[in-house]
Amino acid sequence: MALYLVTGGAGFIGSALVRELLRRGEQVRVVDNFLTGKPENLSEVLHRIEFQEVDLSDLERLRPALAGVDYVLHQAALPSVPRSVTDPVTSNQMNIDATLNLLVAARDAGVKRVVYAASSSAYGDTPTLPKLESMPSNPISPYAITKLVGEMYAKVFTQTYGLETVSLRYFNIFGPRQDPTSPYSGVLSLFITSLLQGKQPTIFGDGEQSRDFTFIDNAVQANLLACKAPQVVGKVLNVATGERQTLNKTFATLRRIIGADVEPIYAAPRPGDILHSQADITQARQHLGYEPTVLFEEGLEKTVAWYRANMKALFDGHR
Ligand code: UD2
Repeated sequence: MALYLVTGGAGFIGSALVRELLRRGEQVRVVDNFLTGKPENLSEVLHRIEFQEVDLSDLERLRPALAGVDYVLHQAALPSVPRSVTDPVTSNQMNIDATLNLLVAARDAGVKRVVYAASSSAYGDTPTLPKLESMPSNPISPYAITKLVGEMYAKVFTQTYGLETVSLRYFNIFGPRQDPTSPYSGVLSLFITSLLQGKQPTIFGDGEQSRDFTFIDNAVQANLLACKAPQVVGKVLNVATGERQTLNKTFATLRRIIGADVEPIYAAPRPGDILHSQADITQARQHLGYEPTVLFEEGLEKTVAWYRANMKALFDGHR
């Protein structure tokens, strides 16, 4: 049994990792500052994990959380392109400064490996699809810069200090527990919960932009493989499905699944937004043995079912 530290373990992706690690009989420690994470995401499993409310900006308080840790799954971050456009300084602190502290603490504690949650936003708006890890990065938002710098720090810590790191470039992860209550929430959580409430969601731009929407189970699988795969140290790997969907088509699919008769409201495109995003997942297949198990439409169905069952709890106290 190994000890895993999940940073941001009260968040959408972090808490999914926690549940899967426990299912596999591993020991789990979580740090979270509850800035975007929610205690409810861990309430069922709180008695089976060690939890520390720590902000990664405080290196000295963070250090004890690394004691005895074998693997770190570093999910803590302030997501959202538009949030970073509004407040780049906070995104920089929560993503770059926090990642640097985490790497220093992991290095000093002698952890075996750090798996870093990187972002497809690093590719920017370059026209070539699908995106290969060997393509140049070209961030077009402060958020994208912060996530890319985290990757670069991870790689440098491997080269300079011998700390094993792997960066997983997530492509628009979605699924149960993604928080739909903020204007900065992921688009699918906003579309689904609006449709379930009979409200009109907003589409920024003409809706023909596309994303490689990736169901959460696939990201969980990639993280757990990345902890132990022998040939991935210092690498950056795409985690995605290898397909892409436009927002217009996605909206139509959701309307059908939910049975809602609602039209979207079209608004001006968002600054910092990428037009098209789709991954080549050959590297993850080869080096991790990764294979997406839940594809887009099945993922949407599972996600809709979860929001249907949890709408009341999610929106009590909001809106
Ligand atoms: C970026 C990254 C993603 C992850 C995420 C974290 C890319 C391609 N993806 O996601 O991997 O790191 O950041 O935040 O860079 N939209 C609407 N209506 C809404 C909300 C969003 O139309 O109410 C549009 C938005 O303009 C964009 C698309 O939906 O074109 C996806 O937006 P998002 O915020 O869910 O994710 P995105 O692509 O910025």
